[in-house]
Amino acid sequence: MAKKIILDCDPGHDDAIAMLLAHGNPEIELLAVTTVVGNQTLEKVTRNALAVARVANITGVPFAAGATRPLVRQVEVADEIHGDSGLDGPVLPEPAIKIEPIHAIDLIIDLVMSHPPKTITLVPTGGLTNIALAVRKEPRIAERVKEVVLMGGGYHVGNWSAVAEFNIKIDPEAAHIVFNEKWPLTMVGLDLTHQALATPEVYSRIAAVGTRPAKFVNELLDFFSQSYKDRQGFDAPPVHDPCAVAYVIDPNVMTVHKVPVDIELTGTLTLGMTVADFRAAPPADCHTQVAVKLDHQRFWDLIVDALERIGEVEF
Ligand SMILES: [Ca+2]
Repeated sequence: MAKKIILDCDPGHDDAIAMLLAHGNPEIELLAVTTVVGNQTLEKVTRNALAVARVANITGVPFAAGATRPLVRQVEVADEIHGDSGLDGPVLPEPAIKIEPIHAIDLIIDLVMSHPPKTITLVPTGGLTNIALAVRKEPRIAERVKEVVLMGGGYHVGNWSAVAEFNIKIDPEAAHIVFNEKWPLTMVGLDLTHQALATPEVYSRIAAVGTRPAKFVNELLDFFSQSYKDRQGFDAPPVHDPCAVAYVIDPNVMTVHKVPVDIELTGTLTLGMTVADFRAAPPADCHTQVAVKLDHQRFWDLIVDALERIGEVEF
């Protein structure tokens, strides 16, 4: 039976690839795509999500827009990584679908409460504002979702500060809420996603698919690789967000380690750090785990397979 997910994202080059993976993989049933301020303004990332839906020919899936700003902090976008549009590089097609007239947090709540317990996985690949608001508005979703598998954080390195990752750093209060709910939570952080490098070999495999959606992915990677080379010194860009989707598809694509994780809210140098306590065996009620080691080959096999299944799309 397909695994039902809600993808809460801020496209975003790697969010776009996460959408394509979720749509193209037969193990996943994409129940909804919700958007949140992050890599760019809510307006821009929502427009990008709809454009990616056109690229992948995603129809019959509701898209809803969520939070326009973090819970406490001012909006902080990642234009130096994702450009002014949030998805610079390829020419974006005009969307063929419209946003639903419902707030993302209400769509998340409605879906989780109307499906059987423990059947929906939340996959946040942006700041955690929407998920935090949803669980505060309807606390029962905490025991009703199957699990939360998020891209964010890192237990030994940051990218938006020395120790904090962008998705957590832009809304640490929201992250604090989400990490402290008792749902099973898997943190697919930088420790893992910095292994998901789009190497020249990966680029060639995607090019060999030969379709417009595959070409679109490589145009995304062209821009993304330049950003990561210029800003963070990577030879090949880390493609973060689809790692979270890949874990839902096949937990064997990575190894994970059960460990308590909490969010730093008061540090002057460490705000938004995902603090993982490795000092002892995790307590019996530990509900968090962190991703450690990626099977690079298997991960990119999933991406290429999804593109092959999506096939040719005119846009
Ligand atoms: Ca993202």
